[in-house]
Amino acid sequence: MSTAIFDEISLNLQQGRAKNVKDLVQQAVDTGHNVKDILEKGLLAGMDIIGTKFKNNEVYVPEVLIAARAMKAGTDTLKPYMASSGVVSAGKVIVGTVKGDLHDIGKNLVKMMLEGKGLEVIDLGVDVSKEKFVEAVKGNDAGVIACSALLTTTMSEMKGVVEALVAEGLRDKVKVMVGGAPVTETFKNNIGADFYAPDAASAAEEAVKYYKTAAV
Ligand code: B1M
Repeated sequence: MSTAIFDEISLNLQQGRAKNVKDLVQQAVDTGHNVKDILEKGLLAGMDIIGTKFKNNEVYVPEVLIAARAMKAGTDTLKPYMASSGVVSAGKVIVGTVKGDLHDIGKNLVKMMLEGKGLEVIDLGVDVSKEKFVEAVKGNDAGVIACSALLTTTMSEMKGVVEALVAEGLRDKVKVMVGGAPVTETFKNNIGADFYAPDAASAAEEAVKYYKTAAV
């Protein structure tokens, strides 16, 4: 069976051609290609390339957003076939922009990159209180919380999230990743978070790396 369709899916995804990706994914399913292969060799491969290019400043936010839209079209098409074919999520991540902060473009990129790596994302949106993060941890079996902050006045909310998890006895259950323009590795260490990522692609890589080691 020809595997050229995977390259076509990857290429169209990188070009942000959502309709083509949707049609190609359906065509691949209809011609008997393995669902896991369509996901990994087509969709995820394409998103991986975009992630790397974004990290290297070879493409910018608009390109990532349209590629992510194409990715979503592809995964939506594939979703009904996934459960029956045994494709499982690589892990679950809770994402949100912290309380008092309404900036969500970076957070949405993080979400897209995580999904692009095959992780399941629970998006709490913006202006998320520490209580909401804690509630989400209680209600889900997510192993990672990813907090975004764009304001120097809101980044301290991340410390509150870590403290709230400790107070609720949940700190061992979940890793906390922090990021956003004013956030640094030093800040991460100071507040007792687990991971810092300077950009969305690195955030997804950190989460994947964590889930890989946690599975060993
Ligand atoms: Co605002 N804003 N803004 N703003 N805004 C900034 C952040 C600011 C730097 C502008 C400036 O003054 N030069 C400044 C912050 C200053 C500071 O605190 N140091 C600022 C301010 C002051 C404000 C207001 C207070 C303005 C006012 O009302 N007086 C206000 C605050 C509102 C609030 O949140 N309560 C405000 C409002 C807004 C808008 C609503 C108008 C709009 C947001 C729209 C939206 O998000 N839907 C907005 C915007 C667009 C910006 C700028 C121009 C762009 C931010 C952005 O989306 N960048 C920004 C100036 C700038 O950055 N040039 C600015 C693109 C995005 C892809 O980058 O979010 O940094 P970023 O994400 C990056 C990384 O940081 C990282 O990955 C991404 C790249 O891959 N990342 C993570 C992000 N989250 C991560 C999480 C991770 C890992 C990586 O792991 C968990």
